[in-house]
Amino acid sequence: MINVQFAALPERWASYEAPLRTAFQNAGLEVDLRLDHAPSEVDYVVYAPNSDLQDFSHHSRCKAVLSLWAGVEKITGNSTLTMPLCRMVDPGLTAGMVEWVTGHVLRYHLDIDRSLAEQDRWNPIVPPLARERPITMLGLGALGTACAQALVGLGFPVTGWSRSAKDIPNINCLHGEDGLKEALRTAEIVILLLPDTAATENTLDAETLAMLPKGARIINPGRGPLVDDDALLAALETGQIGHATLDVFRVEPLPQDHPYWGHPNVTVTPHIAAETRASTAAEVIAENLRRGEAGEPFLHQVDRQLGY
Ligand code: NDP
Ligand code: OXD
Repeated sequence: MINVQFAALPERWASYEAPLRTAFQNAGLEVDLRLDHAPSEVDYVVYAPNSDLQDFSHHSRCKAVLSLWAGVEKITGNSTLTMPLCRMVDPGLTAGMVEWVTGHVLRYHLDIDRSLAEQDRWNPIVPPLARERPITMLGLGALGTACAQALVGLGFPVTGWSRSAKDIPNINCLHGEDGLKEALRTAEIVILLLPDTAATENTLDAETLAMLPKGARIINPGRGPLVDDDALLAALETGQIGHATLDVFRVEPLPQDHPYWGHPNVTVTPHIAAETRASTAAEVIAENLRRGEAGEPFLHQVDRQLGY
C-alpha cells in the first residue's frame, strides 16, 4: 500500500479526491489517499504551496512532493523539503493558458477595446494581419511553448526567449542576455511565462522596457516579480508601453491602493490565467507515483539550483 497525503486548501479535496482515486486505480497503484496520514508514514505528498503543511521535517520516508501548481517559488526555499519536488505540467492547465493568452493577444491585435468604444462612429479600424504583428514570448517551457505555437498557428511571427538554447519549429528561439535584447527589439506584444527565480526578477525593468518599440503591449501571466512595477508605471506614463494586462502580482490579492487598479492602460485579472484541472492533473500525479515506485526518474522534477 502506498500512503499518499493530500495537502492543499481543504475545499480542494472535494474536486481532487475522485479523480486521484480513479487515476491511481487506472495506473494499477494501490494507494491509501488521505488528508491525515502520520507524517512518518507518508510516501508521497500531493501538494499545494498554500496548504497548512509547511514543515516536512517529519516526512521521513516521503519519496516525493508532487505540486499541484506549476510555479514553485514559494517552496523551493523550504529547507525541510529535502525530498524530490515535482512541479505541475498539466495538459488541462496548459490548454487553459493557451486560451487565456490567445484571447488577450487578440484583444490587443484587433484593438477590440477601441472598436467597441468607437462603434457608433462607423469608422472602421483595420488592424494589420497577424503576420505583420511580431510577438515575443519570454519563457519557452511547457506553457510558453504551447502558447507560442498557438500564436504561430494564428499567423503571428513569434520570437521566444529562454535560459538555454532551443530549436522549436517556426519560432525564432533566442537565449541569454543578447538574446533578450534581440527578442524585445521588434516585439509589439510581449508575454511573460517565466518562473519567479532570482535570475528572472525584474526581467522587464526600465532598461528592457526601453528596448521595446514605442507603444508595445505587455501580458504577464507568469509571476509579479518578473516586472519592475515602478518602471512599468513610468513607461505607461510616457506611452513607451501602450497597455499592460497583468494576472500576477508581487502581493496577491493586489492591494486596494495599488496604482494598477483603475489605471486606464492596465487590465488587472485576479491570478486566473490558468488553473490546474483535477482530472488531467490526477493522471500526471499517478504517472509520477508509478515512476517513483518503479524507480524511474520523476517527470518535471524541480532543479533546486535553478529554482524551477
Ligand atoms: P517551465 O519551467 O516549463 O518553463 C520556464 C521557462 O522559463 C523555460 O523556457 C526556461 O528556460 C525559462 N527560464 C527560466 N529561467 C530563465 C532565465 N533566467 N532566463 C531566460 N529564461 C528562463 O514553466 P511553465 O511553462 O510550466 O510555467 C511558467 C510559469 O507560469 C510558472 O513558473 C508560473 O509562475 C506561471 N504560471 C502562472 C499561472 C497563472 O494562472 N497565472 C498558471 C500556471 C503557471 P529553459 O527552457 O532554458 O529551462
Ligand atoms: C500555478 C499557478 O503556478 O496557478 O499553477 O499560478
